[in-house]
Amino acid sequence: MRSSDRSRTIAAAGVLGALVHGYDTSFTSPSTLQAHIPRTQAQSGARSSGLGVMGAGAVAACAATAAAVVRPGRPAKGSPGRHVGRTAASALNPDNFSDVCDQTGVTLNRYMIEANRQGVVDTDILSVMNSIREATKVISKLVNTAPLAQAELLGLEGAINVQGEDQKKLDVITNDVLKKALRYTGKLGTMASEEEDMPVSAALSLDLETTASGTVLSDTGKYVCVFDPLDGSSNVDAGIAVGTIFGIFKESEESNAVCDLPANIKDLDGDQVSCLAATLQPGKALVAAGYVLYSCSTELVFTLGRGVVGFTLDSSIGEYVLTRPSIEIPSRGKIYSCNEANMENWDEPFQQYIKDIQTGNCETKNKYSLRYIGSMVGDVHRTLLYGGLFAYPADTKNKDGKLRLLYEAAPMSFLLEQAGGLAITGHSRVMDIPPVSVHQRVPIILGSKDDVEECKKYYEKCDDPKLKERCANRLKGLVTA
Ligand code: FDP
Repeated sequence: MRSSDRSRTIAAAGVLGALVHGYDTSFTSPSTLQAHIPRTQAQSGARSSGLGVMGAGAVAACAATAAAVVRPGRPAKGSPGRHVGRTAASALNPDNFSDVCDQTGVTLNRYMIEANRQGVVDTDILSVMNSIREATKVISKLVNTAPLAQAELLGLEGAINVQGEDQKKLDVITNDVLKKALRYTGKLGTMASEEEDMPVSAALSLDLETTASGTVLSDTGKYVCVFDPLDGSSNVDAGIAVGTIFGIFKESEESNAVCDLPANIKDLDGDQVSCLAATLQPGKALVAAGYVLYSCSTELVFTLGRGVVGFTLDSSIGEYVLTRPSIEIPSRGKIYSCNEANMENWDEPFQQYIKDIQTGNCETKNKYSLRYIGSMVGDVHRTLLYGGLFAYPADTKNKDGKLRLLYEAAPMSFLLEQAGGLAITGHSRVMDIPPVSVHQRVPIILGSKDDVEECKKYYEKCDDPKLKERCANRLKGLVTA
């Protein structure tokens, strides 16, 4: 674990992963893109200690709601997101859970306890997921009731966030809700959020060292949580779908590694350097990732590195209930999703690809339809369930696209790969990119495997050396964004 006097410096970004985390930062050929399956405790044969067959919370939840609801059914055959026969690293099979409450079905709490029993996650991840569960229930309520709340809640707070964007009150509030919930786990070493300029130690803040009840927060966290508390927030005033995105990394055990500190962060103190080093990990180091979509219903979709599962918030009992036991993205879709207003500025291969799927001059000969909410979580959720492609590519103005690598692109890429899809920047796999800064942007094209592979062929055919160089440099961590 970190300590404030630990003298750790950070490598020039390209070798940061190798030095601090021991990753292979070499270029991954687009033709060898594969779903990344991180090494979980299950895979290493380890098993965490702890909880009984059915946690007290799950029993209590069942008893408390015995008269309440119908047990949610499974998705029908052929319905969107239906599991279609994953074998390796698939999600837990709820049919094997004993004593599932007929009234509630499998709650998130129950699911995580089973994941812990089966050695898929340790009790620390369990605590972190509990916090995400509780915080996102609150955020769901805040988003849903925002129009009813005080008028000023909807307006601009007046502050500008670290991205230079107007920061809305809901951004601030939801960031606070998530941050506090995560801090109180005592299981996190570091957190990084879209709304904070630097990652923070989960136990650093003085006012949080001691809780109201006098419990001192543990500083033994071994995980790092990155999150965007309210993605798509420019939509929120219009009542359009928004979401929370999160990713969980494990702090490296070799975190005492000494690296070179880039000039622009020389002023950081020891803790800030430690937090930064712990946070700047490529997507392939994620151990869990997911999102919550606040829309007609509140949907929590996540991966623990073993397939993708979906839960729906049942507000009548205040619980997330398993509704999609195993989500696999269709290998082809008929929908593309991107901000077409930027078309004339896009990289040439992406422009050509979109023109071809618009006109049916593509492998399937289908004319694809455009759907774009402009809210990443909503657009990715639809893409995951119906197939097709979501993209925020590079353009002449934004050479690295718009979306953030650490807390938008990497978690979504992990999720998509775990669902059988792919996520690329053009030439390379998003998950392979070593971040050089917390708020680094990256172009992203994600979705159905066959669609993304078809799009990638346009990049492979294109011999624009500058475009190739940009992709290769990102993999080497030579980006300054
Ligand atoms: P927002 O600015 O509203 O927070 O993360 C940024 C994001 O939303 C994504 O959710 C969304 O996909 C994208 O920006 C939309 O950008 P454009 O308005 O440029 O299409």
